[in-house]
Amino acid sequence: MSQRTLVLLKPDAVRRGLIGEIIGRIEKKADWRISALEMRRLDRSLLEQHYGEHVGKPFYEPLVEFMSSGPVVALVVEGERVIEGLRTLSGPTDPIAAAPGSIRGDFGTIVRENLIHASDSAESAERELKLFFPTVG
Ligand code: IDP
Ligand code: MG
Repeated sequence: MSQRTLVLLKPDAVRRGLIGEIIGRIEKKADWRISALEMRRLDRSLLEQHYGEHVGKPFYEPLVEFMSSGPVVALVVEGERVIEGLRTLSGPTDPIAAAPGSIRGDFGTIVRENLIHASDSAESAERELKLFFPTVG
């Protein structure tokens, strides 16, 4: 089942020089492909839409501060079961709980600065792709 998902390399990944490392892992998965890619800064209103489910939670404000603290790299990745696959490649939200071999498990220590976002379901992917890449398909 070919799918599309939204990936964000968060500001910590960009600051730490991990763009190539992380994109390399995505590219090496057989038959997945990157169909759009852009480096950009995210403003508060886009982040509020993107993280709508978290508005009002204690970690929301610091999350928005962090996500707008520097550029991110936004990608559309296409391929077989890519939504689930990118979540597996990323690892769980808490990098200390994430297994070595996953992006968060290999490079992260704190929950907020966990390097990567990947859409969590087909519904989220559709909504997030429209938000970040309104002109792509
Ligand atoms: P996800 O990115 O694994 O889907 P979500 O629960 O959707 O995780 O949370 C969105 C983002 O908010 C996380 O990736 C992380 O950066 C941040 N976050 C989530 N929970 C916490 C927390 O308890 N403390 C600090 N930051 C958090
Ligand atoms: Mg999420």
